[in-house]
Amino acid sequence: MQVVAAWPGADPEFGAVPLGFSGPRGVRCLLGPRGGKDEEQILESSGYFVTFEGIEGAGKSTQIASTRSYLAARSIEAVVVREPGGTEVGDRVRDILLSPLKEPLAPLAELLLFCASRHQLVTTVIRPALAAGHVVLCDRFADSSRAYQGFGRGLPLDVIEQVNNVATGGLEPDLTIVLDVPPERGLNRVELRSGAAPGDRFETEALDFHRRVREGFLQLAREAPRRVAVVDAGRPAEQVTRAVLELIEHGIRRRLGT
Ligand code: Z5A
Repeated sequence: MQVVAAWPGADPEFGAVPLGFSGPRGVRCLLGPRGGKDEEQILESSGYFVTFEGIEGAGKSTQIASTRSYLAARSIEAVVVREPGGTEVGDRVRDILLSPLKEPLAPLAELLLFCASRHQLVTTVIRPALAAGHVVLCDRFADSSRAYQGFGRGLPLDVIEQVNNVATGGLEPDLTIVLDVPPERGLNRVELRSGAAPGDRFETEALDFHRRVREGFLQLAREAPRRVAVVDAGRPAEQVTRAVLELIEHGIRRRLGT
């Protein structure tokens, strides 16, 4: 089966650049026509791994849902996961990490818990999905540990790098999209969504913490410009979606060298 999907760009509705995937093995992309020349290339058995990052309320879940629907409408079933969580073990670890605790959680213990959840997710879900050629959309990944435990909590970045590497076995996303909003705006969105419900362990952190985390994401993007793209997520959700879909298309093209 071959599916051709249109992406934002030139089509009156979305775009004239068709991008198609077919399974079951390998993300197969049919790209073209471009410059009058049709091109067909296959990403053999390596899938495509996209992570979404940003501060609380940046709109990650919203954009992942839109991306997933967009792909699904074109018969492309993306594998969608989130951190912490995404597995039975990870969901239990998530409870520990987000629920208010009577005793303070040491920053290194916090990092190790996030990485325990990450390792379980990478080995049981993400790597098998990529090996089967799927597109994987992941809500937070290793950059969240760099930004939150590094820039936010102050753990040394080289320690985070080592632990992250053990957890992921060196797996890096093909593309990381940082949805960027000022913390005041992100937290306000979360407040509007949750109403009077008490915030989790991160939501209740001081504004300054969230500012450091945001700066952390922006610095990571400056340090890895080929992998990490920053999108202004203060705009209406539909505009953000257009930018996100364009980045994914561009990322796949670059990977294919077209
Ligand atoms: N954490 C960590 O410290 N270290 C790590 O290694 C990892 C994570 C992996 C997980 O919390 C916490 O763990 C996280 C970092 C830490 N905490 N913080 N801060 P989580 O999974 O519960 O929360 P989250 O990841 O921050 O998700 P979130 O709060 O749901 O935010 P979001 O997914 O980015 O936003 P959203 O749900 O798509 O949107 C929030 C609201 O805004 C919602 O009502 C939307 O309808 C609305 N929205 C979305 N986009 C827009 C636009 N464009 N305009 C207006 N309104 C919008």
